Amino acid sequence: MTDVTELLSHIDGAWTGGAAGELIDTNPAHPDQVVATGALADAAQLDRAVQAARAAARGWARQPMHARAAVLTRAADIVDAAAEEWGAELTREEGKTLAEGIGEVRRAAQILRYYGGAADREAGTVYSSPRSGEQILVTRKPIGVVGVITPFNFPIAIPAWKIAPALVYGNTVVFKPASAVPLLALRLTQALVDAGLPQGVLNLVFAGGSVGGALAEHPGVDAVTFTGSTGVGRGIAAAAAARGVPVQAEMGGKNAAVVLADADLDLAVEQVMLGAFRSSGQKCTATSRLVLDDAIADEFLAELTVRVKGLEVGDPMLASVAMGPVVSESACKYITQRAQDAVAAGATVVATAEERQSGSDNGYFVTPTVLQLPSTDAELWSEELFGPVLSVVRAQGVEQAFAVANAGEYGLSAAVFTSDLGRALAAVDDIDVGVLHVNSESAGADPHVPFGGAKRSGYGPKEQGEAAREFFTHTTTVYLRGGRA
Ligand code: UN1
Repeated sequence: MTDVTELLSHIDGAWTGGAAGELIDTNPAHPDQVVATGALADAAQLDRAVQAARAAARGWARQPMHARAAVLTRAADIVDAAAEEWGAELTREEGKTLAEGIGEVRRAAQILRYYGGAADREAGTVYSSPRSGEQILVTRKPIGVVGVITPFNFPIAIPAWKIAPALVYGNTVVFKPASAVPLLALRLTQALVDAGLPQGVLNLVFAGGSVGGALAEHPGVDAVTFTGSTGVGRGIAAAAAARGVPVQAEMGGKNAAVVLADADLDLAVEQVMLGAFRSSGQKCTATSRLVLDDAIADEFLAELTVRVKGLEVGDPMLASVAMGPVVSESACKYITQRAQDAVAAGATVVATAEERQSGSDNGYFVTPTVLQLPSTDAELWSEELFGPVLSVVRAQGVEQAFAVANAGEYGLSAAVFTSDLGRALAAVDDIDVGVLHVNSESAGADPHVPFGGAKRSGYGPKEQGEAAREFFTHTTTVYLRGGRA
């Protein structure tokens, strides 16, 4: 039997019980199993968290960047040391496989360590002046209090990749995680607090949707960073813009894998399987569209069908299981229903996994499914389901394949499979995405390079790497002279 951990918010340096309704964290593979319990914070507690972050802002910003970075590096060590234990907790509350859960915790440590090195990198720029005796410096300063709103699908990595740069560049934080995954949010906060963050610098608030929305509207919040659904993201972006504060919103994706006629098909099948079904397809970078050159489509689908049929679905704690549940009952019903609607509207079922639910019979399991659509006009070609459903459209030749991949309003990531360098370079020019993988799956993001979407997938500056600094700082242009004529 799993220990039940109490879910406490962290407000102004104190672990604090919530004053609103109950918060029950359950296991999507075994919905009757409780992973942790606690209570949601109310609006007054959110307000206290924002006030605490405001009060801590100046002191934190004035610490040398090396001191702030050192806290992140210590937190990285704490997270790494707990990777196996917290990875298992992640799997129990979110539902991705244990290997992915442990991998994600290690990834959070890697992100903390990357930003822990930020103080050793360049801190601004110097320009020549057209006037003698003068230099022009561009320095970076924190924005102030940052509201961090994170989704369920990466319960520790996405919070780390927002909170680590926010902190190292000198901001203070109010962090509202998705209610489905409070435990890993608590673990990250615990690591940072134990690593020595001063009181009020990071405030964790477990809150329902409405209190979370209030964070974006709160007059004490100077910037908002969000990852999640397109609908919620646009609302948050609008609320932040209405107050004139910067906002960064990472939203939907409908990411294509494009397999050209000259591709290594074994490699492409293997990578498409990973992109479409790891994390049960619940990544904004997951492969949910497959564009096949007609010349290889039959061969590719025959091999893909074999692999999909053999995919073991079940309790993600079991080593043999390749895919766990989706996050909730409503997600499970919605994804299944929309796949059925697509079939009713003319899609054909290419492949499904055999009905196996190893180790659990009542989890929120969605059968991995590959559907061939009549054309890019089918609703499913453009609708993000956030589940293990892969839609296929065939194309004649490279140009049409790229056009089919580009259809629609999203442009987060894509994968192109080809062994022809000229075609790979054409994909770089012609596929309209923020992240392009050539001969690897559409998901995956390193901490030191920019991450984010083109078109309607993202709003505001990119995340990660040097790009994160754009969002988490503002610049002061300093015209610097010596003071003597
Ligand atoms: C990845 O592809 O490994 O919410 C990261 C998401 C993205 C992160 C994807 N913001 O799925």
